[in-house]
Amino acid sequence: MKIKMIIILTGLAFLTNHVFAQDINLPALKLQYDFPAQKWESEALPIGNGFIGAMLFGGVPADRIQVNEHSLWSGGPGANANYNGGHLRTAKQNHQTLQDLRNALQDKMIFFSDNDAAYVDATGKVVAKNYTLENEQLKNYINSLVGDRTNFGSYQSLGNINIAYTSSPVNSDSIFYTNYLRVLDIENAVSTLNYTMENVNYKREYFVSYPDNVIVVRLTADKPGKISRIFFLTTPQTKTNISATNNVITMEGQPADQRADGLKFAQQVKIIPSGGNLTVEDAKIVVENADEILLISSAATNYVQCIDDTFNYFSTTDPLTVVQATLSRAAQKTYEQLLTGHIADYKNLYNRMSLSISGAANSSNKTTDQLLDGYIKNTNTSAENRYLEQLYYQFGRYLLIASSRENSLPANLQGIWADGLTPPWSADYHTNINIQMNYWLAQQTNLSECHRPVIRYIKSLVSRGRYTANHYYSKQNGDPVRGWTINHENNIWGNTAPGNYYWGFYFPAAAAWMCQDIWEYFQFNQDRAFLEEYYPIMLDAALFWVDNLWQDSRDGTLVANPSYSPEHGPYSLGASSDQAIITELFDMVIKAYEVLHPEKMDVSPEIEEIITAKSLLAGPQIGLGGQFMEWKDELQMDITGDNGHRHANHLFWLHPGSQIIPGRSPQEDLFANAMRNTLNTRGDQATGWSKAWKLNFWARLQDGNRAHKLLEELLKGSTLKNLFDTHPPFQIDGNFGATAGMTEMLVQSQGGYIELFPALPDKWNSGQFKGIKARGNFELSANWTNGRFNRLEILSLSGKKCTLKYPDIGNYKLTQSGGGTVAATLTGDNILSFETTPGITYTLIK
Ligand code: FUC
Repeated sequence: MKIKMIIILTGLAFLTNHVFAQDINLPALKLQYDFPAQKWESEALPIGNGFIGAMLFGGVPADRIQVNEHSLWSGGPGANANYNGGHLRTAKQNHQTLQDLRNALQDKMIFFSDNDAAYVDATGKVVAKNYTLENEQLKNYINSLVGDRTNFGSYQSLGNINIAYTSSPVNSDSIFYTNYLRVLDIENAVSTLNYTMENVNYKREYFVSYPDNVIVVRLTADKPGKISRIFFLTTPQTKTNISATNNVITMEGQPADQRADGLKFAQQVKIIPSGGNLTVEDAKIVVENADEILLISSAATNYVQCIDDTFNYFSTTDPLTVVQATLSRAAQKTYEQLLTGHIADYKNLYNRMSLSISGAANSSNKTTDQLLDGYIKNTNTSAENRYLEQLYYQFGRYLLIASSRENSLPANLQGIWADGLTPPWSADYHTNINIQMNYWLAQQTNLSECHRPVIRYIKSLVSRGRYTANHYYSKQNGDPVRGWTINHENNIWGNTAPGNYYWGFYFPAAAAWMCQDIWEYFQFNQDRAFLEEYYPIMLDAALFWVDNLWQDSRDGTLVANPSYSPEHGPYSLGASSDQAIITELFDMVIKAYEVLHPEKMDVSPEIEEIITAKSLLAGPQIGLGGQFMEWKDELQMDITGDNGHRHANHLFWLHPGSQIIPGRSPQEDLFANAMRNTLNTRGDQATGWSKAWKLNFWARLQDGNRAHKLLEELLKGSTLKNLFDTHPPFQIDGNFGATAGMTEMLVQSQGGYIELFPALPDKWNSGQFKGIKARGNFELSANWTNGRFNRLEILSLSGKKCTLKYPDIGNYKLTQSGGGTVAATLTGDNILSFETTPGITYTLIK
């Protein structure tokens, strides 16, 4: 593109020395209900600090606080000392089967292109067939490559803190309290419960503090001596010991399958009344006639995340010792001190980013379930709908802060919340979309610290992942592969082997995909030391693929073999999803190498190999039917959309990958069009996470109204009363993916430049945001009216060159904080670039 002109502008200090967007005036964001929760999944409210999670029911005569500890898992080496991450058979046997399978698949593909290739008939109609179903021989090979799920284990509930009236207030059928209100204030991460009974106003406050690692509950009343309660623990765990002494209840135990030296857990609950009488009855604590009661609880296990090849997952420190120390430190603080510490910590993360859509308001103070109901039935005002969208947006950030903090395990399929001993899919780490989606929002919405747990988790998989690479995979000529990989379902015990069922067990592209978190972390933070530390992990994931790729004899391109389009199949060569993920990984590693070796002209031999392999990879294709192809050959079910199958992983090239960006080149525009066709045949109806992904796809396809429609679909059909996303069942990825997608509607930066408002829907005609992060380590704040921004501030945090894309951007005035001139280059009508200095805010004004 031709450089049209160079503009030099003088900074106007008075316009730029304040950050207007910090003054965003938001309606209070809270979830609220006028009834106590009955259902864990859809009505209870989540609080957490990454280590401890709790679901609050808010019952009046009997309250239940269901508690999770992030590392409470069954299975693993605690269940079987020889646990090896799910690997079966010898490497030699697996390699032989793999080669047989690969050759059989190559034959299948040759047969298909010779006999069944799609064509346009004389009437102009596309005639396409499907790959024939796997024959018995193929099936046998596939079934002989599965892994072992024995002792995979499951994330489990620790139990419940119960708070009950010492005697039933009145007979349970009559309404004995009024003014009931249960609130989750997501601006402070504090939940409250208020009700009135016999002319006394009662209040309970609940939060989980990250700095003190405790659950805190305070019970108060507006008249003295009115609180009489009994406190006790219950648990679905079967190997436990619960006791009470003085004012502390203690639970120690192990998941049922653990050996004595396996996983152990401990929890304590300390009851601190003001006034009244405290007595211990068995394992219960009874408080009578108190003015106020403070409850503090902490929990821990002896789990240690293993990030080397010792595969030692247990600390020698007794978890009860840890809990006792935590509790005695916290108990020295007053409630106010605990609360102040908690809120300061939470707000330090939460307040970095805000979004305000003009007119959003909950003017008639509807409860959250009423708002959701009104959204579904179309009886809300538009102000209420925008309020709910804004609440739902920030709820995603709230959930990430509550379930993923420095040194915690990453957010699992349900974040950190799980009831009972057998949550859906073990509440594990699925890697063919789910855990990745959990972290899409982390960097963009300015929660970088919350991203760290998944990065550390990736590191924890590498040692066993090397074993997996060696045990199950080989070069085309049968030689061993380098590097590491993982498969579809992962736990906290280094399960990296393939799964144990035919469809979808096989997903070695998972490690490559997870490496995207490393590269994204770097791109958003520009932290070179971080990249140096993690680069070898990315490099080794790439070398695995350099070695594991197969040359398709039909056209000489390099393909994944076997390749199974996630959960859709069938087994073939070079399904588009695999090719996209491998391409993205190679691209990331080459770019990372360039960052780390800016001075070198020659690249290392390994990078040379990656560059060569990348150039030979089978790439994206458009079918005769106009669709973006899911498989290497054009299949009939690709053209029809296959009844709207929920997985559209082949659009990875567009999102979360960065290989196809509309508006960047004519070829990419063609691909983008084909993707629109694909999404249209797939339709908008799907499971929760699938809608959230489609929201991101449409945002990247720069169709704001369609992206907004997917947001509506999510809220209308895939959101529970407590705003949890439902697959069904409850699965948190949809919450996280939705917040990410809404951010993508406002700002995108995956293409080497920052694209402003690429997918603004008509319903978000005006508004403001503060603190959205863009790659290159820029922090953006803006306000807009009638679909165009009036003012944009860009804080440069690393001094990188800033390139902005926006229609007619040359019509805006560019200034910088502290005054002085900004030398900027305008390319065409819509691309503006300028060098930046760290710490300086650059402002564009209409
Ligand atoms: C993926 C999805 C399923 C489900 C599971 C937990 O495998 O395909 O729909 O969400 O994860």
